[in-house]
Amino acid sequence: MPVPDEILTVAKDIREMRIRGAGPIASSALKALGDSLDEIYGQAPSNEAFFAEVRSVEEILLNTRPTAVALPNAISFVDNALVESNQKGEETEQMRNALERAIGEFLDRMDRAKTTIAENAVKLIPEGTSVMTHCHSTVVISLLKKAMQTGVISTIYVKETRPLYQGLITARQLSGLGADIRLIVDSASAYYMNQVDMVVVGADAIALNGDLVNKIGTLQTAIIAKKFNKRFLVAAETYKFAPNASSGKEIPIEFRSADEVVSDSRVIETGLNVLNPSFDITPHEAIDWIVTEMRVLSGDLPSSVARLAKEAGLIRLKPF
Ligand code: RI2
Repeated sequence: MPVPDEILTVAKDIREMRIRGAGPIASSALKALGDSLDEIYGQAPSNEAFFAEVRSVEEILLNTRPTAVALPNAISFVDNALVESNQKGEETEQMRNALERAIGEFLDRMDRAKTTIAENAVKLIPEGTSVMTHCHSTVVISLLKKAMQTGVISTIYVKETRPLYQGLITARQLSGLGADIRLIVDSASAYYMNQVDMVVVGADAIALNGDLVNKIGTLQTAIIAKKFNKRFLVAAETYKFAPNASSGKEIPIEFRSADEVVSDSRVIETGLNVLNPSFDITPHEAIDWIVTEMRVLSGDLPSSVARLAKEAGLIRLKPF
C-alpha cells in the first residue's frame, strides 16, 4: 500500500525543520495521521491490513526526530486506542473511529494545556520582571503574551539561538505587545544576566527526575542564571515528560547536519569536524519551577516529576 502523501510531506517537513517545536511537531503528525485515515481505509483490503498500515505510518512519523517526546507520547496515546480496538476484534471502521476520537482528544488536550500553563506561570511573575528566553517555544510565547497582557513584564532579552536563529521568531512574535524586546547574540547572555530577574524556556523532553532537554544553549543559560542567582522557569505540558527516561542522560540527543553551522566552502573543504548537537541537558538542580497544565512543580523535582508523570497517564508505546 503506498504511504499517503500527507504523511510523507509532514514527515519531511518535520525532519527538515519547516515544522518545528516539540508541540507543533506532535500536533502536525497527529493531524496528518487523521487526514490520511480515509485513504488508508479506502485501500485496506482487511482489518489486519488497516491495522498494519496505520502502524507503519505511525512508525514513519515517529522516526522523524529523535529527541522531543511530545511526538512519541501523542502517537502512543493514539496507537493505544487502535490496539485496544483491534484486540476487541473490532472492524476497520470502528478502528478508524477510535483513532479519530483519540486524535481529537489529544489535540484538545494540547490546546487547553497551553492556556492553563500561561495562567499558572503568570502567578509566579512579579510586576516589573525582566526575562531572558532562549529559542522559540510556542508554550513560552503563550505565557509571555499572557504576562504582557497583565503588564507584569518590563523587558525580554531574546537570545538569537544559533545555528537556526529561532530566537528571531520569538522576537518577532513578542514585538509590539507591551514589553521592551531586546535581541541579543547567544554569547551575550552572561553580559546581560545581571539585568534579568528570570529565565523562561520551553522543553523538548523532561526526564522523570526533572532533568530538562531543550535547545542547545539552554544549559549554559541555566548555569549563568545560577551564578547570578536568577530564577529559572521551564514551561512544559505533561506530555513532554519522557516516561522511559529516569534521567536526562537517557534521552537521545539529536545531532544535525554541519551545513546548519557553517556554509563557507573554504572552511568545509578543510574537512574539519563540525559538531551540531540540537539539544543539551540541564540538570534538575538548576531549575526553580516546572510549570505544567496540571500544577507547578518546584523543590524536590525528582519525586514531584515522577509522581506527576504517573498522574498524567502517559502511555508507553506498545512494541511494533
Ligand atoms: P514548544 C524546540 O525544539 C525548542 O527547543 C523549544 O524549546 C521546544 O521545541 C518546545 O517547543 P526544535 O523543534 O512545544 O526547534 O513549546 O528543535 O513549541
